[in-house]
Amino acid sequence: MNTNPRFPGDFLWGAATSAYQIEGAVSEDGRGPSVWDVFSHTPGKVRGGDTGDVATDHYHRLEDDLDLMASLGLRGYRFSVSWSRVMPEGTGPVNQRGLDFYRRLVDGLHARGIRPTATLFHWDLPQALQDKGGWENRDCASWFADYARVVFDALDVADWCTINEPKTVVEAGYQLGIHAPGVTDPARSYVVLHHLNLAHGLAVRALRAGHPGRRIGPALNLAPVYPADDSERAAEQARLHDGLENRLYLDPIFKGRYPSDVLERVAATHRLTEHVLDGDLETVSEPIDFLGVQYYHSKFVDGDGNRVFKYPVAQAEWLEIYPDGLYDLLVRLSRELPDTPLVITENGMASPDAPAADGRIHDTDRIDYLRGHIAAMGRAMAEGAKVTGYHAWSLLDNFEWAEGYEQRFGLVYVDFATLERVPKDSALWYRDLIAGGRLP
Ligand code: GBH
Repeated sequence: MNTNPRFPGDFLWGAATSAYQIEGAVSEDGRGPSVWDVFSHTPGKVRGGDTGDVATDHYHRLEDDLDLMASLGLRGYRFSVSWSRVMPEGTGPVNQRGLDFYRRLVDGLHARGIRPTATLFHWDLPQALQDKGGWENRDCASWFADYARVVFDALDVADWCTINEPKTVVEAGYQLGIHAPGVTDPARSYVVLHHLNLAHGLAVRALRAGHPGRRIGPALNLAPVYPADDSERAAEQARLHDGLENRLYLDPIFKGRYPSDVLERVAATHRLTEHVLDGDLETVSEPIDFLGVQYYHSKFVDGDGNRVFKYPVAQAEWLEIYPDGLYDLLVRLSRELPDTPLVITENGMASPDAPAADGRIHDTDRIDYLRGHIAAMGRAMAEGAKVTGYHAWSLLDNFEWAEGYEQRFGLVYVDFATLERVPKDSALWYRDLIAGGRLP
């Protein structure tokens, strides 16, 4: 048996980023404020008082960053569009200078033979829309569709992701309050989920109507859930938590319904179904072209439903390293959704990287992480999982939301004092993987 098979020649090897995490230039060229500008400038919300005001300064270093991507041999690049750069008020007038930035980015990618994947929403909602209720307001779904049409028309991009990680908006944004808009009220969180799902479905329809031949899909962070022990209670908790982690987000899109066990469990506080109107679920389950899978970790739960850590964690304390989870997830998805191509839209880990005496960044832990997960993906593919691409999170060290700049997820090191970029050893390893088509 060949234990290190070659990946298909047309496999899309890429890296991912998001607008607020890398761009900076938050007041330039007519950009309006987003919920993350407000949140990061609220004392106590982000570690060390960090903000995305400068981030990696990607907005001003676009050409250099494009050259950097080319030097790593990337075949794909997944980025997100800042809604408030394109429509400063969220609705109404379009800001051409904001769109021009993304036009330059897309042109620069095409010129280098790098295939763009654009995400419409990676959490940076225009503050003007938050002032009108944000995702709790049902109208937000149609505002999003209007914005999506503008971006679809402006950018020469074949592959689109709708909403990045609805689960994170629900949990971190509206339950834990650790992300913008900082709400800690579960009763408001699943209304938000339904409106995000509606927005997703309306954007899919908008793309079909205006741009046949292009592809679109969701980007869901999924986490296999395993019982932590052999007890029946742990097995039961694992089933329920699979609902909360995975089925709650997959089922509306792929089956046109919210999972009944999860609805029952959360009914007392969340009243999700009150907000589901006639026809909504047809919109939400509009057929898509691929499923974007974001995998960082799995979860083991005990008989009380508590998370138990069985494997080492990365610098981010939630990131328990378990590559077999990715294998299990891909095998399961390809069995349950046999006609849906899978694209890994994010996978990666954080490390407290720093340059060594030789000036290089010897992030062997990240190489091990990537090797383990890419091998797991390869095993799933060998068993028939239809995976067409893999995007490492992230191209650059960046603004890691509530963690500020401390947790580094990049293949490329960023010195946040000078903004200089240095490819880490993992970046060079990834370059060799892409060039050779198999694990180095
Ligand atoms: C992804 O989120 C994001 O798409 C990306 O922007 C981010 O930089 C990257 O991963 C790395 O984090 O409530 O204890 O789980 C991954 C899912 C959800 C993980 C929020 C961190 C907060 C801590 N994230 N979670 S916890």
